[in-house]
Amino acid sequence: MHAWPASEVPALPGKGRDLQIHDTATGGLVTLDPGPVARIYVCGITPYDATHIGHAATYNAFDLVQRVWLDTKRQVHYVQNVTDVDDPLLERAQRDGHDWTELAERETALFREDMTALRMLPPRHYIGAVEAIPGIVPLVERLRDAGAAYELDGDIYFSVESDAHFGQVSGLDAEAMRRLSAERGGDPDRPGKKNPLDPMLWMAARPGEPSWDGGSLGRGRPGWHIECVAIALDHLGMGFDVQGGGSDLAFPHHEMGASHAQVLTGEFPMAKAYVHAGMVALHGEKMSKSKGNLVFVSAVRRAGTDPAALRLALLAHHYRADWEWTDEVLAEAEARLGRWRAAVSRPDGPSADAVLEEVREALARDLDAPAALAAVDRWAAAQAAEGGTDESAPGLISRTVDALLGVAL
Ligand code: 5CA
Ligand code: ZN
Repeated sequence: MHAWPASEVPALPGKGRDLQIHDTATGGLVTLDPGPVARIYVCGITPYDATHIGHAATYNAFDLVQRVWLDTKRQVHYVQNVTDVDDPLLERAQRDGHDWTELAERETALFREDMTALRMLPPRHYIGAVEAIPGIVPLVERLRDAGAAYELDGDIYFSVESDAHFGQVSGLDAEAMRRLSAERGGDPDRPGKKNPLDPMLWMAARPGEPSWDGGSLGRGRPGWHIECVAIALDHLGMGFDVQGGGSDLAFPHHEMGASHAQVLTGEFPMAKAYVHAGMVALHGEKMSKSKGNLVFVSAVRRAGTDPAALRLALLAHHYRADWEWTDEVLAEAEARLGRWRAAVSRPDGPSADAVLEEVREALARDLDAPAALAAVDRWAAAQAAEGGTDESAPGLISRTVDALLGVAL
């Protein structure tokens, strides 16, 4: 699949700092040392509805990861998927009488537009589940042939007990795993499974549903976790730097994915850090397509909001926090954007060299975007109060905010 166009990232003087980031698996901060090419996999959307503020907040977090790495003069090898065939997509298409492929294409196109407007840097490889199927089938065959997967009425399940490291991503106990598995696409109550948590790798063709040739697996379609594993292993290999997504993906999705990959390769771990963004709520409940309590990025844009203000609204919250979307959040961001634009529109101002270092330092410390905004706020306040004589300052602030925060002033 094609991704979306990249906005230009202005060059900054000096060099950025190495990223320290919270890793769900160890429960603490890890300092990543990626080498010249940093590798990141971020789970993409299931395109049955438009991009909402919660999605945008999660992609904003990983866009910051990419920007911090680019500032250290590294290349970034960023891979993202599109879950363009899965139960919720098929159910929505069926409910609304749409063709499921058209629904997926339409919502993916809108996602690209939203990401472009928000200046999220695109992945290098943007891969749909459907196009990944030829690579998924041999992985499932290998797991089955190694005794790590088994058949149940034509469906193939992964045996979680085949991975000695199973449980190490989320660190949850069996009871919590079982509950989350039931909530998040698993089928712990299906009779005949070896372990209730075992996830499906390959679902045998169901009447009225799309299916593909699965070689020795028979016709069917892939399970959710193996989709991301196949794409990540194909484009990044094992031991990549960051596996990213919202906190609702830690279990089962990232736990199962890590286990699939670890059993397939015999290597551990799949990723050096499992990074999870907090959940954005609306009216006190997690924004979710299934609940329908959504604010769409495209609707906010259509209402005339500058995407830069929307981006500032996301940046005003630490990526690991759960937070609530309100009209005030957007109003505050619009006011901040106005103050910043006024401050950089003057021909000179207070020196900005320290601001660049403060922004770099804040982001390198577990992506502390609110602290980065505060550093720019202080400069804008000093500019408004007493101004300054440094003619390079307004330009340096604009470039800093653009390169490191993705905000065009
Ligand atoms: N296609 C799968 C991943 S392979 C999927 O989870 N798609 S999704 O469309 O449901 O979510 C896309 C991303 O947005 C995921 O990382 C998910 O964790 C994140 N996300 C979903 N809802 C919210 C929310 N309310 N707040 C923050 N992030 C969210
Ligand atoms: Zn995924």
